[in-house]
Amino acid sequence: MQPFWWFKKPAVIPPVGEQIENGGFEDQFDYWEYGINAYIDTFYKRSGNRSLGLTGYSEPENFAWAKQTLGTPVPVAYVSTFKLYGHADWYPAQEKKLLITIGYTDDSSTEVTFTFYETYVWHECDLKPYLSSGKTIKSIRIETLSLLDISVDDVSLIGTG
Ligand SMILES: [Ca+2]
Repeated sequence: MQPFWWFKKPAVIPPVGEQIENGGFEDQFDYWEYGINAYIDTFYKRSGNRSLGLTGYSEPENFAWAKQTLGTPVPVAYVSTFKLYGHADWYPAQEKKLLITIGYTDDSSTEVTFTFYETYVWHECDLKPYLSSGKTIKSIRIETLSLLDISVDDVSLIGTG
């Protein structure tokens, strides 16, 4: 038997301020899970002294990734800002692609791919337009689909409060 309050919907507490921990990677991999070929980049950084480096490889099983599960899931309706910045090295005739997977509490997800045509600049990748309304965000996963290294910095999810 579940207690009587089992069927009550928990009240949503509007998130206030930044919901991503260590989004600038200044504390290295704190709060992030990561796979093979992910590293902390101290050469290219948009802010501070560090960024996330994702080594490019040709084999999908070697594609580098990092993932953060939010301490408290954030309903899409309460998202003010959700973005990150990506940076790619110069190399001719190679696509530089970043795959972002936004995970929701119902285990569905939204995938967004960003292609960087300009190199040596930080591209703003705005995730907010791609969010599924009515869902609640629980995680973000960042993966390179590139043969080349991509750096990521300043991952930010700000609640409306
Ligand atoms: Ca940084």
